[in-house]
Amino acid sequence: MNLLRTIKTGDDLKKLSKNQLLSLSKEIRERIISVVSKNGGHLASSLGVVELTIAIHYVFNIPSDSLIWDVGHQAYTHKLLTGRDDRFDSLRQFKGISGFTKRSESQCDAFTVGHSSTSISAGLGISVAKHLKKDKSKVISVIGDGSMTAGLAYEGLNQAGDSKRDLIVILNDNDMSIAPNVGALSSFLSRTLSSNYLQNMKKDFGAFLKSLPGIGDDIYRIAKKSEDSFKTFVTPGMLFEAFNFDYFGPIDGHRLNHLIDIMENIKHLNEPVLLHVTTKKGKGYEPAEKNPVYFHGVSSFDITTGNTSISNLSTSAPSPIPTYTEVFGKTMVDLAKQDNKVVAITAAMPEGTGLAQFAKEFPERFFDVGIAEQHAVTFAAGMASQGMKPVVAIYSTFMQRAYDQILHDVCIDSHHVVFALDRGGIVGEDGPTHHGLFDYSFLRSIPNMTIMAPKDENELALMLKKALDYKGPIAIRYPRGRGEGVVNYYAKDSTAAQSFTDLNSKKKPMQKRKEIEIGKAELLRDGEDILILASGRTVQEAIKAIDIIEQSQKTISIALVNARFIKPLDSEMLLNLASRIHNIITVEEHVLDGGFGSAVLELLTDSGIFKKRLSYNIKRIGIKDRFVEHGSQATLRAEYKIDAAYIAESVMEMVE
Ligand SMILES: Cc1ncc(C[n+]2csc(CCOP(=O)(O)OP(=O)(O)O)c2C)c(N)n1
Repeated sequence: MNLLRTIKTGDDLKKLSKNQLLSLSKEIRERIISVVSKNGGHLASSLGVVELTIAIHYVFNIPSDSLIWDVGHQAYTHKLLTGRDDRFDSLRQFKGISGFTKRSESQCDAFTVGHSSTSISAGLGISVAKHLKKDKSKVISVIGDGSMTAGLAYEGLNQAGDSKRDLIVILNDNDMSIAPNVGALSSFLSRTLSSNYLQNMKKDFGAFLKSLPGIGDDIYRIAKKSEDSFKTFVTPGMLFEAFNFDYFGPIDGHRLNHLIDIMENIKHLNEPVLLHVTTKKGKGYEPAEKNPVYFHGVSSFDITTGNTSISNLSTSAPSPIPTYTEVFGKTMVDLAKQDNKVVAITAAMPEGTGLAQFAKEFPERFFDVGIAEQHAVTFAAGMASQGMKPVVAIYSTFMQRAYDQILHDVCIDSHHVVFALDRGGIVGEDGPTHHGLFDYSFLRSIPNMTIMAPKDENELALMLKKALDYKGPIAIRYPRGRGEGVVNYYAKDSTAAQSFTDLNSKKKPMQKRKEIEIGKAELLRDGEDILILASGRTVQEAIKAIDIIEQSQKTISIALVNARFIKPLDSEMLLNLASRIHNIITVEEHVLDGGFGSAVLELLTDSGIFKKRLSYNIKRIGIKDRFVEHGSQATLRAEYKIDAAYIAESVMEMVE
């Protein structure tokens, strides 16, 4: 029988026997594996919490009781149990079910998430509000051990323990962040402290006390009596008890009956409670258990082997064209060999940022600081103050967390910190919490900051080299996905390496690759009718747009500039071009507010150019003032009109 199909709410779940719950957990695992194998997604994290999620929905009344998932990437079982089984096949697809919890998707999703470590603060806020409204329902926040490496989690614990509000925090401890978890806390939580180790320690400690001459036996008896304080002294409970939380655990998060029993007990407590549950990432699917890092967030795969599926070959199979991330990682290794001052910092994403090889080759110069973007930046500023050359590699979206650290700790003193902002622009299936669409604007307003965006992977490598030779805060923002297939920095063939994509080689001679010069743009082709100013990978869209226009037999003379620098803009080149071409289109994969197009408008206005001639025709292409949902990068670029087709349409409209 398909039990899952019969479950639409927690009440349906409560009708099942304990044995049926076990069958249900099996069905859920099969369903998750089947859908993620096609759509991609956060598999290992979700498989690890199947029993935990069933137990929560069995014991509590969701949505009257509020359940807050941290990051929300592990909530697939929660989605299946709350009326979304029918639509689960559309997971992470355009207009389909989100890969994270989302309030607009279901009233059972108490909080919209994607970034980590928010669940305790949000849960406390919900709990305090319920208290003020005299609502007695419960609040349960589920947070992973990886997410506990962020300061935000402790800010929440600190206030929660002090306010003594009714809040259940479930710590889902699988010893893993995306990569193996790091830091002192991780060792502290390590399950060696539970089971055998703890029992042996108790025995040894008891024997030690007993052996004390004269008084040993008495002390032993007292210690035995206060078993509780003994336990908190040597278990992770110590940490949480210090925050005024009542600590329970660690308990096996795959023993469903046990989980249900303990939750039934703690649900009657009206104070801050921490339940420490140990789980296995990838549980129930061997390839994911063996390789939880790969299966943390995976693209489509073959269920039998766990290998990348045939249908996915075009996107993630080994390809001669590297991703921007790979080029960054390789260039880092190369440059670190030449300069022993180069150090690399990641916030829990050694693989995602392409730094895994660097970590292997330079373990002493590599720092995974945990999910702690704010700390990563200030830590880098400290190193830079001592003459090191830190490269902080953090996805654009997660760098949002560290705004004040960039401004206050790096930029005021103009420390030489290089920011490698991967996943700039539309990232695709992870959706609104993850698109890197705000970095130009949040960095551009900070004095002393320089911002670059490469048009291809070759330029990324050159920019990284330039950034390390520079003095001062400097950011390189590059997109998710494969490069453009240009000959890159590492090309053995130096003639090929000297050339770069020249879209109009028929009309203009091939240009030689030049070193990146700070604040200098690149004129890719000259023209008279329209000036396209493009930033980052939108240069490629503009190149394609020009192809489309040429194929349509329209004779429009187009000048195209690769801006390279968002800050400072190449005012000399831009003003020169703008003085003779009055139809201007700016293109960016970024929100329009405060972005590249805004910077160009500011430059033009401040230069007084509009006073000389009023009839300028300017269009800014970018994301209008809204959050972009999830879907493939190509779908979203077309939907939000930042692709070649729309640039071509805009050019034609403008000249007409
Ligand atoms: C602020 C922020 N930085 C980085 C990430 C990327 N990220 C997503 S999940 C994750 C690891 C979370 O580990 P844990 O909380 O232990 O959950 P698990 O996947 O192990 O269940 C990371 C680093 C994020 N979501 N938010």
